[in-house]
Amino acid sequence: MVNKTEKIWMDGELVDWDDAKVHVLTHTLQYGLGVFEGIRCYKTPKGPAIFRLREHVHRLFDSAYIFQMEIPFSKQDVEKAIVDCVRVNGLQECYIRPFVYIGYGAMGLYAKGNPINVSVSAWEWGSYLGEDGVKNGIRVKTSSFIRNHVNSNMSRGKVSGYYVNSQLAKREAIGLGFDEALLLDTEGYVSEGAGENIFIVRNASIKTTPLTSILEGITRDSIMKIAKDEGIQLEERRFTRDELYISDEAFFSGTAAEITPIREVDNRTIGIGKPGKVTQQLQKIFFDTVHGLVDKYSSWLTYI
Ligand code: PPE
Repeated sequence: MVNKTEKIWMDGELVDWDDAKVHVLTHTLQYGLGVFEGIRCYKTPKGPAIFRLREHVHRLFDSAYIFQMEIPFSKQDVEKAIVDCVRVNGLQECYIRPFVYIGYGAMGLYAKGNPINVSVSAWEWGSYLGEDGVKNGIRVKTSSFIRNHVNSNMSRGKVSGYYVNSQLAKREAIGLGFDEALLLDTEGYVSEGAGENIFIVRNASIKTTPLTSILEGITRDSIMKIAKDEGIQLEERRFTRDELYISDEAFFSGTAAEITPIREVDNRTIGIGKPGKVTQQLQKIFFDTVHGLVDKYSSWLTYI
């Protein structure tokens, strides 16, 4: 069960958690066109801080723009709603879910006149792929489901309906005894996890999937900046599943997943079967950063 808090922000008002309801004919609920974000807030020595708030809100508006949904609030309004939501619920560390959806009105695919509604919820959410996963790595299965073609779903948008594909992949992987699914793109190259971007390390240099079939992850971007500052070679270049099999290290990145090492793919051990040196180095800097311990990246934090 989700960890209930007191209030949820809905269209400009803070309502009680139990009253944050919609009609069953809410358009997005029926047809899946809604856009959302996942953001984390962490405890720091100076109180709770939201990680890369501006970038997440920017991506939310980009997602809405791609799908011609006009958000009836400004970016500043939404940023404020997010900060307020964390503050009124007295949360120290939490996951935040801004959601833009097509509301109740007409049914049928073309419902241009329906309202565009916005909500912001926040709750305590631990490690997405388990604490043990973050520490020791997870076991991954290449999915029989492929990531959507770039002309069937546009991956710059973070859209509710896209996650049907992710859920199919995830259910299959877990059903087969793995922790997470890896999806390939329509050409057979590695794309991303069900809810994460992927990185591999070979000979101390890093590769991550280019921005074609994947979500432009904000954690991915943070890792790329950190790697550059650390002088670690990194390229955005597509790679195949066998290159992943023979990599020295691999890891997933995402707001929910943070940095989760991959210790096995399709029953093949990755490297030494434990989080490798580069992964651990990046994990340490990333976790120190989100907890407000790295001055260099302090501009990524918004204090509550
Ligand atoms: N790819 C996908 C498909 C994805 O869903 C996410 C985030 C990412 C990459 C990483 O993006 P970023 O969070 O900006 O680094 N997935 C969100 C939803 C997870 C869920 O189960 O819900 C998240 O991590 O919040």
